[in-house]
Amino acid sequence: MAQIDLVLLHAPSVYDFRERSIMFGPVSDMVPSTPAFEMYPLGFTSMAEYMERHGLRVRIVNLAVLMLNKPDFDVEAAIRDMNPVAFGIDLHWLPHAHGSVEIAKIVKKYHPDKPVIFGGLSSSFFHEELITYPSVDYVVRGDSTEEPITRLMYAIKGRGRVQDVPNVTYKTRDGSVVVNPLDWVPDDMNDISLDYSFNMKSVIRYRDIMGAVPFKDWLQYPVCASLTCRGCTHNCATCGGSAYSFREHFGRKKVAFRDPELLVRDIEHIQKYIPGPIFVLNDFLQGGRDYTAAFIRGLSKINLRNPIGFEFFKPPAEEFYEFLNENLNDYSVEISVESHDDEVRAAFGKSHYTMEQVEESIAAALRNNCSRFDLYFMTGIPTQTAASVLETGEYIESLYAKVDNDKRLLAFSSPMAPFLDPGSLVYDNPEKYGYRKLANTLEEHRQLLVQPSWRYIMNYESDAISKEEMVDATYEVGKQLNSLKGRIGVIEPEVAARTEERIAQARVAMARIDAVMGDEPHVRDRKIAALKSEFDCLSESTVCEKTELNWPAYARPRNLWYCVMLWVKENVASLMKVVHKPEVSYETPENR
Ligand code: B12
Ligand code: SF4
Repeated sequence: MAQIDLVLLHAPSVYDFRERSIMFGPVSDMVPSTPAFEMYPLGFTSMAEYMERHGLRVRIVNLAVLMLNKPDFDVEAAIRDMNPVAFGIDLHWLPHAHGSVEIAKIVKKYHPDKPVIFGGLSSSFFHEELITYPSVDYVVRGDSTEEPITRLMYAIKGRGRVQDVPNVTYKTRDGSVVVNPLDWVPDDMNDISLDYSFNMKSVIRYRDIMGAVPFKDWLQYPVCASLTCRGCTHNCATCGGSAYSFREHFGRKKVAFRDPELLVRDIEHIQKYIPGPIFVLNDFLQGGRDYTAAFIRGLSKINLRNPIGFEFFKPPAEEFYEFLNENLNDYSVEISVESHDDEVRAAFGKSHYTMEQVEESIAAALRNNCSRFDLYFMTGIPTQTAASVLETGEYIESLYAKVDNDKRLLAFSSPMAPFLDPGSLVYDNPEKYGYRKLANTLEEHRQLLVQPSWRYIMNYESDAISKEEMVDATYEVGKQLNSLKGRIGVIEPEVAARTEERIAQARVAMARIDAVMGDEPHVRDRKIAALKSEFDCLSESTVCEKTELNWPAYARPRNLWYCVMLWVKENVASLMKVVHKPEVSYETPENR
């Protein structure tokens, strides 16, 4: 088998989560991952595809999924047996602060001379601290690293100089830190591709399904994402991916779009291999009328059969849903409104629409054959009190009544946890938003992640709601919503009963932890360790059943046929040792 240049490793949030007793709580209830946050960044796929197109061999290994799926999976042995030129580790989401650095230590233990490269938004934010860890050699900063990491890999292989590679922070031989300028910030997203056949080829090449899947239950629910743009035009106060955060911390002054024709091509490609729903991330309406028309008409032309879902940053009007209905077979919509209260929403940075407009939009979507309308609320946002959270529960009941309890409407509520996003408006100006930050450095966040419960893990506290109140209000509104959905038939009564039971047990478990926090450390640790299996059961699908998030998926014989073709092609290529030719030369005048 050809020499692998880069192995991209995805760590669990907390490295030794299988041994530690932690009540992670409902922190991952709204995403497909478990609290190990085992989903790797989409950027792994775009970087790997780009590097392979430019002559490098890359493998993705999702250590978090392997650890979840095989209780006896030996991480150290697996890393010891790898032999690439370099290792890449994502610290994109801050909740991976513990796991990613621990994995880097293991890599260095077995491969002291191999370079370890970090990247992702949190790595970019904390790059100066991250590079001081002995197990980290390079940090590639920014939101678009496909080209910089390719150049860095060539430099590591002796073709080019690290000081010429944009966006890189690194240590020299004498240990001093060099910060190259962050000037690779492309204006569009047309040079990259979210090509899922890369992941499938990887499965075929390395005979390793579990190491390549994006999250634990992906084979049962093969949801795929497609990406319209990088950056955002909005400024939600707690979001580390806002216009402000991108400008201040990641060098991006304007949103980079992917041409609608390319986006349609990405989706056509997914439909060829994968039967699951396709989720179009980042609101494409930000691209304007022409962009929207070209994209939706393009989807109509490819006769899209996978269910497709769109995320919108403000509620679209009726004529837009009519347009979707004319062109698509099966579409769904998702909007995060955060609170029912327009004043709270304004404090959060969502004053550009009212709840009245949201209600009109929901009714219009349902009239125009929208398959599902997901509405997200959040606890812990600026100025939101415990009473306001509970009012949200009552409001949602009245909202369902307004649409005659239409089962296509699905409302969810979850906490802003575990962390306030680094580089968000609130993170950078906590007092202005009525917050107190409980951690500043990366190391402090690593320590928080191993606290006994999500209440103690959280990196902030709001003046408007204490941590205790927030925990309680989060479970209470979850309970209200669950019982409402059970009553009106949005979910089966047995599902509602199970969730209610889990919420009740979770509250008891949280109270037990609080009760022992004042004990001597060794007594406290012993009591908490005894509760591990209970915590593990109560930290997944807490405030709702995870399957409630799922849209339907139907396998088609055509998908199987294309997968078989890919399998044959990849095996023949491997037998003939096909080597990709780089499209560009990464040599610089100095080393030519
Ligand atoms: C899409 C998205 C998601 C998708 C994830 C899809 C996926 N697998 O990546 C979903 C909805 C599942 C999601 C979940 C979460 N998300 Co999110 N998400 C986004 C969003 C809207 C867009 C991200 C994007 O455009 N990616 C584009 C792809 C192609 O690039 P990329 O994955 O970022 O990778 C590039 C770079 O980051 C970098 N890079 C990444 N990893 C590595 C590794 C190496 C070695 C290198 C060199 C480079 C590198 O290079 C890549 C290629 O250019 C952003 C907000 C925004 N406006 O940006 C929030 C955002 C990234 N998410 C955020 C958060 C907090 C989360 C959650 C933790 C929330 C939660 N508690 O559940 C979870 C974590 C899920 C998990 N890991 O299991 C925060 C992150 C803040 C922070 N710094 O910690 C953001 C900024 C804003 C927000 N609050 O939503 N998210
Ligand atoms: S939460 Fe707000 S700022 Fe962040 S990506 Fe979504 S719309 Fe943009």
